Amino acid sequence: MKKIAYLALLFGLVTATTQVHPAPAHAATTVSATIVVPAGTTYDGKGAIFVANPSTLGDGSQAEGQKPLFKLEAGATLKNVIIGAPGADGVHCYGNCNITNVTWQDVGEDALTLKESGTVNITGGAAYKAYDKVFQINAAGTINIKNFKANDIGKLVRQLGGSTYKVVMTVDSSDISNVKDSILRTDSTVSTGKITNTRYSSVPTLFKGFASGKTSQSGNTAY
Ligand code: DGU
Ligand code: CA
Ligand code: CA
Repeated sequence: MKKIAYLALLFGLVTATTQVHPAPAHAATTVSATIVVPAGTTYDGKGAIFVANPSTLGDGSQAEGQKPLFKLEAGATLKNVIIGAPGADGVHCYGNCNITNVTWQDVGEDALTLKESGTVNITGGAAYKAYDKVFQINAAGTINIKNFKANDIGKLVRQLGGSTYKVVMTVDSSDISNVKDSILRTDSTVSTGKITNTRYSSVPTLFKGFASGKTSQSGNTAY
């Protein structure tokens, strides 16, 4: 192709591309009052970014007492949500909850808390930059984490310090890297931890605080 024709074509393509694909806005929705997801219902964020209003929910620091962006009542589902900074106290689950394709770009005080007994199913999604904990378990129950990615965190799951109830923790087919403390941590002698088919890098220990025989692992790869 002649140079002049080539340049004209290139210019045309660049111009067309610019016109056809304007820069996406990526505007975040500021949450000033906790969004309640009623029992048994689904909230689909459709990929939007949500950030906390620091003056009403919290600034995402390590200060306790911050409020969540989302409160899930029993049996609720949260999906296709990106939580940006500040992340305040993330998501609270009151009983069973399903968390599907939710990404925390910069975890606040923590990412999610189980507040009342139930099963938390985390499927897909990711969590980044958690100074301390990602998933905080403040009631007896189960947390199943699958196809999840976490990088630059303190702990992935922490059962409330000093609590003695039973928590079942599983991590499967995930990628966990740059961990300061451990992936799963408890102080309870009856809680269990299982990590399978997971890649991990720069993790001091997979499990911390579990009683003998309460942990299991298989199919994992250190990288
Ligand atoms: O040592 O401060 O459980 O964020 C105890 C911790 C604990 C908090 C709290 C929370 O009370 O991390 O849900
Ligand atoms: Ca905390
Ligand atoms: Ca918290």
